[in-house]
Amino acid sequence: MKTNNLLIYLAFVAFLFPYMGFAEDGPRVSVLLNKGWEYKPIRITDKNIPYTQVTIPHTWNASYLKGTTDYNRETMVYRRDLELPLQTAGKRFFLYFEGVNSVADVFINHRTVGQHRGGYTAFCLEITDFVQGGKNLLEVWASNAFRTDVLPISGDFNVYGGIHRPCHLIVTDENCISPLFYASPGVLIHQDSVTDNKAEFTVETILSLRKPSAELSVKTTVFDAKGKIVAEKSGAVTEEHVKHSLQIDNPILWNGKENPYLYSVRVELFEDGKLIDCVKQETGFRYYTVDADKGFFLNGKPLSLYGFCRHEDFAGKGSALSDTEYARDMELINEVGATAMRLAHYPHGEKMYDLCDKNGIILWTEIPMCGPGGYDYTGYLHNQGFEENARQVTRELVYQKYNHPSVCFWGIFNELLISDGVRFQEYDNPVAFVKEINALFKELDPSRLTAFATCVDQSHYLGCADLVAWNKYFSWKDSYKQASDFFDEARATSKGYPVGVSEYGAAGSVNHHACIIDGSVELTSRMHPEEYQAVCHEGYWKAFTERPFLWAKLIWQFSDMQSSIRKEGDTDGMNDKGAVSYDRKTKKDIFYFYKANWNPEPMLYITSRRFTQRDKAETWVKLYSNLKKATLYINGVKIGTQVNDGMNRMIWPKVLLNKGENQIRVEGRNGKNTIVDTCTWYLE
Ligand code: ADA
Repeated sequence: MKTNNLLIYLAFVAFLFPYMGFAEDGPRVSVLLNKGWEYKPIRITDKNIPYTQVTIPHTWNASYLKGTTDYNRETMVYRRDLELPLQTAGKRFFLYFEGVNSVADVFINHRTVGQHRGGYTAFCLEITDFVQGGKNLLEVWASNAFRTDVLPISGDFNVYGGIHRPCHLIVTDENCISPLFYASPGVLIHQDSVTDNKAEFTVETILSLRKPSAELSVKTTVFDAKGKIVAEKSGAVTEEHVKHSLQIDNPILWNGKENPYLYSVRVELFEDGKLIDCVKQETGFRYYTVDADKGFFLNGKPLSLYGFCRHEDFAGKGSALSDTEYARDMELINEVGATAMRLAHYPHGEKMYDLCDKNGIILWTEIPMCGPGGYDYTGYLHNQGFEENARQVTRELVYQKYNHPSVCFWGIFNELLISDGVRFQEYDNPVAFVKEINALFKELDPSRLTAFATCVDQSHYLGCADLVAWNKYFSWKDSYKQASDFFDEARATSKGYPVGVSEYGAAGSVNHHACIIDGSVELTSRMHPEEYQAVCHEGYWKAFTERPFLWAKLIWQFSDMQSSIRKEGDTDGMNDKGAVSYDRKTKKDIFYFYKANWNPEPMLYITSRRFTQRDKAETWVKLYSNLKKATLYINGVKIGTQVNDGMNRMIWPKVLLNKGENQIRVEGRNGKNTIVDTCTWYLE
């Protein structure tokens, strides 16, 4: 950079500095616009009513009135000042929104810049021709009102309204790596062929040229995790899509949790030899297959895929999550030892994909085409707006998440019901459209597999995706037998398509308890004992471990979450099938059941620990533990020793509690170390 250019550039960066959340090295400036926003409902026309100040990510629905089914689905005006340098000539300005739920209309200085439909994918708008040097007014009208041309049009979760993900101002030169191509990074890394010996890939860079006459060249450099250059290529620009074919011999593969190894790819754009733009992406090279008899294989080796379906929902925050909440979820996912996750029922925030790349979690990620409902009343076929929106979010999802090695499965739909001529009419039959969406996924990304999650007869959907998966809920009393029979039958009738489990689980309240042995508590929609949830999961898990053909086993769900349509368990408006509570502070018994089975770290945990007030002396004591055996003491008196039953449980089936306080203590040994857990129960 010449000295005076450098000075102008530094002055420009310094001017923007007060706003800056981050700036990449290189000439592109990216400014996080999280502060200085205010909002109010558009229906308030009185100018004297002030706006409320907010920091984004933000939703106005985070704590709606529990137990209601009419949470706000309306339009809010968000606005803030956008200060730019006085001299803007020669620069381009873009607004990059990671997610505005559900429809965003963007204005600069009261002029319409554009609209985006769909709250769970990013979008980018160029504002160069709308801004002036100095102060500008940025306004976003965000609406989460129901409409049939914006996905999702159905679903068991709340559609939180707002600028619920971060927003950035990107400043580039007149020629740049495009932030506009479906709001992707503008750099797509195609894994053409990956083996243990060689990774062959093409780095496609999409340019946006306002001065196409310039002498342009692109340089692609690939670094290993230590920063050593392992591949590079450069060449003159002859078209807006620049493709560089590269290879790495003996690559270190991205190998799930065992070794989530990442390379980084840097693309630089030069004009007359001067660096004018730069984008960096991380990626990992891997290959994988699914076998109808043996399940999932990563880099040629079998890998059992198990974990949770996760929604973006956190107590007090709704879907407007900060890095802290993402990090907390990943900590819990690592603690339990999951290998996979399904991001339900829409694309999640970018942070989650980054964390999964770094932690080696295999992802299923999907578009928000979900039932139940079969689109009755709203119509399905011939709804061009709906179909166009589905195609658009498919493109956005694929291009935005393309470089993440954790993403292995594109989910094409969740629980679309099928016309039966009675409840659902012929116009609700989604099969033809689902096939179209699958073909679109395959066209955009032939390297990955597609899957669907059905709750109705799979035969309708065979051939609609590479993989079949079932959302299946069985009774706690008999989940082992029911799951065994059901999935054997599903496999026998799947015509060779691999079958997996996209959802299974049971309700479980940490405030509801029942002693399983006496069976005296009736399970009702309002009574969800934590113990029943646990027994239900144990049955499922036993059935699944005996069926290695299941290509995925995904629990519904990671945490409790809001769903305004529910009135059940101990809280209205809540789906309590989570393994952890809505605020992530309580890990339910099932969390420890899976931890004992998935995480080899020695552990021991007394279940029913929250069942503190007892009215019957006879009870069972059940541990989840991956130790060989453990000894139980009550009020210091040794009761006996039990051995691991093969499912990482130890059960004392008939134990008598004392009147008053009972100190429950269990001890197990791991080599020289003693592991202890305690809790206290009271008998009336
Ligand atoms: C369905 C659905 C989920 C959730 C779940 C449940 O399978 O896909 O979104 O509603 O059931 O909790 O019952």
